[in-house]
Amino acid sequence: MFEGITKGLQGALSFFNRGKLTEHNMQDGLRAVQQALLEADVSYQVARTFVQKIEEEAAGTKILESLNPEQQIVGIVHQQLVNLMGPVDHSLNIRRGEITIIMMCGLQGSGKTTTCGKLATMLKAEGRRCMLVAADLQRPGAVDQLKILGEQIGLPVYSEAQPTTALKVCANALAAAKRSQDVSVLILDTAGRLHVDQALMNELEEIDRKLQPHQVLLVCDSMTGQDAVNSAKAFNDALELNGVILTKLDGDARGGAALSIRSVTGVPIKFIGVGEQLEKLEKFHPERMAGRILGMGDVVSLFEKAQEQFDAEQMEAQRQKMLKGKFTLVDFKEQMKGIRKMGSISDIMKMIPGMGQMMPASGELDGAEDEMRKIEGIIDSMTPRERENPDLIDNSRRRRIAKGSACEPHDVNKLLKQFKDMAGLMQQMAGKSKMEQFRMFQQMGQSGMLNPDAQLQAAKMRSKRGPEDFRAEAEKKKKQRKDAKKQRKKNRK
Ligand SMILES: Nc1nc2c(ncn2[C@@H]2O[C@H](COP(=O)(O)OP(=O)(O)OP(=O)(O)O)[C@@H](O)[C@H]2O)c(=O)[nH]1
Ligand SMILES: [Mg+2]
Repeated sequence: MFEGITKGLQGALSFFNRGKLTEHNMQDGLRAVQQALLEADVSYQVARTFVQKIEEEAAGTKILESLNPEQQIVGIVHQQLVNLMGPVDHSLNIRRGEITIIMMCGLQGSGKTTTCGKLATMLKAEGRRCMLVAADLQRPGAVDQLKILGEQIGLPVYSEAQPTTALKVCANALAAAKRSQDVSVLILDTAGRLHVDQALMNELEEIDRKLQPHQVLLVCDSMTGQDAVNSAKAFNDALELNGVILTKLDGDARGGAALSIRSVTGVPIKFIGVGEQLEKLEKFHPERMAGRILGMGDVVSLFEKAQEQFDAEQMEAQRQKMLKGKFTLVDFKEQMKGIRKMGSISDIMKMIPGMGQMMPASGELDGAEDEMRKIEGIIDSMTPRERENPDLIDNSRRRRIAKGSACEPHDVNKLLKQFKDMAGLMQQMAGKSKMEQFRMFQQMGQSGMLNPDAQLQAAKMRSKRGPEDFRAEAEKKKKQRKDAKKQRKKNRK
C-alpha cells in the first residue's frame, strides 16, 4: 500500500537531515514533499495547501534553530497528514427499534456489492441482522452476485424476478423487512456507471428522496486517484453523503484518493476495504494511515491483527507478564509463532515502525523466515528451566543448545542478548504514553532489534570475511589464561 508515496516522502524528508538546516534547503525539502504528493495523484490544490501548512508550522516551531529538524518535521508532516485525512467518524447511527437504511453508491466496479457484503458481515458480528437489497438493475448478474453473498453470510437478500424500477425494489424491500420483524439494517446495493451521469444521479436521488436512507455511503476505488475524488464531489453534491468507504487499499493504490477525498468533499472516510474477502473491511484511522504513509509502521493495526490471531487470554497473560517484567523466552517464542501465523512476513514488517525503510527485496524475506525458525529452534533446545531463567545458560549449556539446534554458540548468545534488550524495553514501555511507546518502537526498529533481516545482513558480512572461528578464539583465550597463571606462579618464586 502506498509504496510510491512512502518512498517519495522519505526521500523528501531526508532533505531535512543534511547538517544544519537553512532556509534554502528547507525550501528544497518542501518542494520535494509537494512533488511526492503530486506523484501520488494528490490534487494540486491539496498538495499546495498541505506544504504551506507545513511551512507555517515549521516557522511556528522555529525548526531552523532546532537541533533535530528532521524529527520535528516528520512530526509536523505526520500531524498534517492526520489533519488532512481526518477527523474520522465510524458511526453508522444504527437506530434501535426501527430499520436503519444504508444506501451504497459509487461508480461501476468500485466495490459497492462486495462492500455491502462486508458491511453486513461487520454488522452481523455486532449482533445486527441485515437484509441486502438488489437494487442494481443495470448489470446482468448483479442480482445473482448479491444473492451469493447473502448465502455466504447467511442473510436474507431481497430481489425481484421482474423488477420495474430500483426505487420500487427498495420500497418493497423496506416493506418486506418490516414484515419480517427481525431485520434491523437494510443495505441497498445500487447500480454503478462508468462515469457520473444524469440518469444514474436521478435514480439515486429518487431513492434518497423517497426512502430517506439514514446513511448514504460512497464506495470509492482508491486505485483511481483523482478521478475518484472528482466523482465523489459529484455524488456529494447530489446526495449529501454521510461517509466514504475506500476500497482496494490492498492493491498498489498511490494514495491520492485517501489523501484528497476528505479535504475535497468534506465527507469523512469511515471504512477501508483491504481485500476481496468479506472480513476485509477495517475502520479508517487517519493516524495509522499517516504512519503507514510515512513508513513509520502501524503498531496499532499490528497489535489488533495479533489480537485476532492470538488467544485473547494468552495475550492478556503476556501483557501482564511484560508489565511485571516477567516476560520469558517461552513467551518470546509464543509471540514469534503468533507473528508467523499472521501471514506474510513482508506485510507484518511493513507495519513495524522503522522497518518500512529497511524492507529487503522480497526474495531475502525467505531468509528472515528461516531466521525466525532458527530462533524457535534455539529456544526449543533449551530446558524448561533455562527458558524461564536464561541467566543459567553458561558456556557448556550454550554449546549444548547450539548443537541441539544446529547453529553456533554465538547465535545462542545473540538471541539471549536480543531477548534481554527487548524484555527490558517492553518493561520500560509499560508505563509510558502512546507517543513515547511509538518512539521507543521506532528505536527498536532502527536498531535492528525487531529486524531479523538486520541479522541476516550481519551474517552475510561475516561470511564475506570468512566464518568467525569461535573455537580458535576460545582456545586462544584459554591459552592466554594458562600463560597468565604460569606467569603468576613464576612471579611467586
Ligand atoms: N483487492 C480488492 N478487491 C476488491 C475490494 N473491494 C472490491 N474488490 C473487487 O472489485 C471488483 C468489483 O467489485 P464489486 O463489488 O462487484 O463492484 P461494484 O461497485 O458492485 O460493481 P458494479 O456493480 O459493476 O457497479 C470485484 O472483483 C471485487 O472482488 C478490495 O477492498 N480489495
Ligand atoms: Mg455491484
